[in-house]
Amino acid sequence: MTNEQYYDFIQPYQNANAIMRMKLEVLNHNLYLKSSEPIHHIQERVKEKKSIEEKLERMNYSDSVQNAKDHLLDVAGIRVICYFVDDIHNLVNALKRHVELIVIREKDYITNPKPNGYRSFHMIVGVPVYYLDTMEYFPVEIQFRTMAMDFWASMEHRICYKKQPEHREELAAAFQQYAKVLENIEEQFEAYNETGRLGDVNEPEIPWWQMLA
Ligand code: 0O2
Repeated sequence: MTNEQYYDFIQPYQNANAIMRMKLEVLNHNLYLKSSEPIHHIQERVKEKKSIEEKLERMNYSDSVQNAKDHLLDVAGIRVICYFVDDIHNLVNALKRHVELIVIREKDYITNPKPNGYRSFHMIVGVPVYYLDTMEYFPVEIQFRTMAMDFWASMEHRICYKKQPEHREELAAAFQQYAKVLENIEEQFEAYNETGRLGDVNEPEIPWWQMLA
């Protein structure tokens, strides 16, 4: 794929991201009657040329534009960082009611976290992009996370994900534990949001200072 082909290829994915972002912003202002908004912030990106080429190679496809179009569903990506898990469910349900969107795939790593502790709700939606005489659906991968999930995933991505760090096993055990601690803190804030009181703070099984010793 030449640089020129790449820039032509990603254009409609950028458009799809912009359309999706706008829909999310509208929902953010209108989802609840009360003044609190469900979304803390939104990030978006299109996959870099090198990442597209590497992913196609891992899938045993040549790095043609056609293969990228046919086989990659995460060229356009949006990350939605919410305050509470309930906000994620409410936003997902609201998006499912958008008649012009097609839900292509869902992965609920909140109900079923990955063994390493990763939590997030992934959804791939087909977004219609209209041009002068044509309309075409382009996939956008939306990752919904709370702030706690995003903190964990960002650090894990930096330190462990697809990497071979030193002391891998200790790090993996520590990350599993951190995921539980963060989920626990998240539940405290959920309890406060619902009842005006913090819930019971559960002590983590292994204190973090012992894990680092
Ligand atoms: P990057 O570097 O973030 O772009 P597929 O997307 O279908 O090819 P898969 O594994 O079925 O692959 O998709 P899945 O499980 O929905 O995960 C897609 C993305 O979620 C990843 O993109 C990561 O961004 C994120 N993710 C999934 N698992 C983990 C994890 O264990 N830790 C962290 N930090 N992030 C995770 P990429 O393209 O793999 O990576």
